[in-house]
Amino acid sequence: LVNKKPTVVFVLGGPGSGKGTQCSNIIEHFGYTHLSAGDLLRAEIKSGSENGTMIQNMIKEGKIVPSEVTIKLLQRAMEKSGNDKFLIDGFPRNEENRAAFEAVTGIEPSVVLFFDCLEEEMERRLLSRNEGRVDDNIETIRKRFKVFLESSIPVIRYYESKGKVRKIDATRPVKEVFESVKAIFAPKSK
Ligand code: UP5
Ligand code: MG
Repeated sequence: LVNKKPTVVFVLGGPGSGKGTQCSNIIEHFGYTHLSAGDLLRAEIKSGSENGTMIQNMIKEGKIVPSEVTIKLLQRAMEKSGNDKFLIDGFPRNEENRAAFEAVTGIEPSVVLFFDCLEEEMERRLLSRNEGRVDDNIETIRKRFKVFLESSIPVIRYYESKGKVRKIDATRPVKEVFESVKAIFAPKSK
């Protein structure tokens, strides 16, 4: 039982598909700690770290930050939490992220949630979010969509081939989406 591996759920889906929103709901009910890779990277920029400028530039261009940076932040946050159940939101974003996380931590996700949302709906949500994110402008949003299709969808395909993906129709209202999410986390009746 020494060094038992933590339980990890990867929460994936396009920009504005509702990953963060649904994770907030999940942690209230199911005892997980929510780690948003994007939030950790934005906190790293604010902290004035030496990587801050590089991270900021990559986020502005919708590009994927080098895995070693993101994985280090995730590992630190996992240790700090004291929990052993994590929702990792917005990571892994490409095959290299995925393979590096597995190699470095030895952790494989128990389940991968995929919030499947229409692009026009995601665009609407991001343009009306108004939280001052440097990447919530139409130019960057189009780049984020492209990177999602080219780099992140293959990660979802990989986990599909392992039978780990739970796909959720995320174009619906928040409450309806969460009903589908709950059905995945709730203990199965026998
Ligand atoms: N909203 C949510 N659900 C709704 C619903 N069902 N109906 C109507 N409205 C809904 O939601 C977005 C907005 O929509 C909110 O205003 C919400 O109220 C509303 P949110 O829950 O924030 O969606 P989310 O999927 O979390 O969108 P987010 O913009 O965070 O997704 P991204 O994947 O684009 O952003 P992330 O922060 O993960 O990454 C940002 C950038 O960081 C990346 O582009 C990349 O440059 C970098 N990054 C890396 O390099 N590596 C990483 O590992 C992670 C990030
Ligand atoms: Mg988010």
